[in-house]
Amino acid sequence: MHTNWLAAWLTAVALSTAGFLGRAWASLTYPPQELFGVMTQFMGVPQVFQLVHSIFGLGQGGKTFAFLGVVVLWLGGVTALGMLPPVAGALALGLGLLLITPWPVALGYALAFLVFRLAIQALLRPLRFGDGTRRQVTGALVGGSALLVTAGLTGLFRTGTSPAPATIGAGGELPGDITPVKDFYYVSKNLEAFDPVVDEAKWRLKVSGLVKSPGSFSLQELRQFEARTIELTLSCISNPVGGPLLGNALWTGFTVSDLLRRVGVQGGAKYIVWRAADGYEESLPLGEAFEQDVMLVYAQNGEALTNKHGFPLRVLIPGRYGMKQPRWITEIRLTDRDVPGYWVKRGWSKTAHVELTSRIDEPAELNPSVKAGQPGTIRGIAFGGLLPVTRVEVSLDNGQTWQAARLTAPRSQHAWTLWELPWTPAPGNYQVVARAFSGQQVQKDQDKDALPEGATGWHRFIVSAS
Ligand SMILES: Nc1nc2c(c(=O)[nH]1)N[C@H]1C(S)=C(S)[C@@H](COP(=O)(O)O)O[C@H]1N2
Ligand SMILES: [Mo]
Repeated sequence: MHTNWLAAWLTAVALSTAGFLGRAWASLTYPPQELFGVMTQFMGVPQVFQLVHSIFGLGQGGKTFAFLGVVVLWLGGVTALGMLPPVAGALALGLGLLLITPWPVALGYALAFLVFRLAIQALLRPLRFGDGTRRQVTGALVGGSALLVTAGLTGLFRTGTSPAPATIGAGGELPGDITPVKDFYYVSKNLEAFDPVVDEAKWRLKVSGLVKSPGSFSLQELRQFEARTIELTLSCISNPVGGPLLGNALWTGFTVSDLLRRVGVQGGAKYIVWRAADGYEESLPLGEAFEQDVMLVYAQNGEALTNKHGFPLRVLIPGRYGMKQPRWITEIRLTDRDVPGYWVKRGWSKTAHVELTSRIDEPAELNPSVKAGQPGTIRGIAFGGLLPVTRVEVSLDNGQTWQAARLTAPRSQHAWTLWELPWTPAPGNYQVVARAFSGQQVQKDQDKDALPEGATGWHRFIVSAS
């Protein structure tokens, strides 16, 4: 019985390790990663999304949850199957995997499971020492393999959960005009360790479907298109009002319309579909892809894109949340039928238009105390995607009275607006609120969750002056 348990656990470790190497070296489908995709499906369910984000925080936090789920389901599941007679266990594993992987993968894993299971059993059988020695050997095997798994997992875990992006609003640095790349927020459907790493020498952008001259372009060739640089604020749709998941950068590349004119659009083409190296897909009605400033970019703040932010090429669509804008793109396809995007399939907005929002950065929400009687400043950002921010108002009494903040020099059409208001507080507590305007339109004061259309509401918190 004891040996059975040990053999099952070692089989799970061996299978995971072999699978991981197969993924790294031969890009084979890795079931835990597929399981991860299934887990994130559930994140589209509002209750699950709320719960997970209240426990694990923003951005990659939800992925931590999915990741832990995978560890438990996969390692636990394979170990449990290892307790069955070997052939029954292999059969059950193969059938189970058919739910999440193509049949050759399921078959391969079932066979590998069987081989590992039998081999490990055979290897363990001669371990018939005295009880004491045996316990030591068992302990060493369990401990050693657990260590291996933990080391591998913490490696993924560490890189997979990036630190909170630049503790803006947490008493850290204030946002400036341009967010440095190292502070730019990061959100990915993948654990960071599973983000694609593209080899520029082999990479080409394939253009296919309903185009007159399908083909592919190297990065060098794409750089021949007229280069443009735009300043644009990117925000994640899961960012709550006042949250840190947005940044402002200078992006350099070329327009999608230049590329489409080069390849020629066939009659009947209605959608443009982008596909990325991590399997991420998104789409746009073709007409919208021709709009000004819909771009493919290869540089951020004047430097080649970092791997994290989409090297070698990413999509940029003004006025939309980040989920509409794939990184690491490898293929553009014109189609007559729409293909729902990765997060759209999981319950998020199809159009993902940015909501009008504003955030107070100073005083910081996490340290909301100021010196009474001293001249200070309340400042922050406002952003509305395609809606230009024309006015920002601040209230010190929970919205009863408002004062107009000063907008700093107007920035690019697609960039956030910085605002500030001088303030010399008398001692006391203040319910500070900010709201942005775009012409007649005012930021909604209705608290709406990020899922599915992006958060709305006013950023507010109590500041104490003493
Ligand atoms: N290929 C690919 N592109 C992607 C994603 C992804 O997981 N894979 N995530 C999207 C989401 S949800 C956001 S918010 C932005 C984040 O971009 P950033 O990490 O560079 O800020 O990338 C988008 N593009
Ligand atoms: Mo996002």
